[in-house]
Amino acid sequence: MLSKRLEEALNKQIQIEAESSQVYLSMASWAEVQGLEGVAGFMYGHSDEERMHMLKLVKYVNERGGHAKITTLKAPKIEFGSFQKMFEELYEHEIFVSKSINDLVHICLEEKDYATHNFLQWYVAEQIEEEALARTVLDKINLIGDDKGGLYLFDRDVQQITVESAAMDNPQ
Ligand code: OFO
Repeated sequence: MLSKRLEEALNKQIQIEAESSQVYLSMASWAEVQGLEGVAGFMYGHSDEERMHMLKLVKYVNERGGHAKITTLKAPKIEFGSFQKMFEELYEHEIFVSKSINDLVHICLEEKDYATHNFLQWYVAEQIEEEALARTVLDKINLIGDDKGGLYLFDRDVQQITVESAAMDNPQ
């Protein structure tokens, strides 16, 4: 059985994952409208992953005798200015998510809930990969800057940038 404090903290994380999914969906839509199909595909995929992160938490909370609450979400931005700015936001957002996962892990230890601590290790590992991926993409887009040809090639290749290739670019 989850403690009330941990149940609330997990519910907050459910909301964060759902909002992340919305943020990336909005980025996908903006990129699609700008004509960058590859970037849009990358962001649609990322949005789906965040929904999966959210669902995994929903199931866990309910399984442990809590109640996963589905709430209203903060509306994401709909314009992102430039691709560079958009990928900066993606990276910063992932750092924010990592911090909230770490806080959650800390609460598990304080509540002595080792089952939830164990469950959350999947998220801890996932965040290392997501940060590495976001950093790799941001580094590439920073190199390209405003170069249209570079952006065209980036758009063509971005979906091939996987968690595995990012890990090779950013050895720990
Ligand atoms: Fe990209 O963050 Fe979920 O966990």
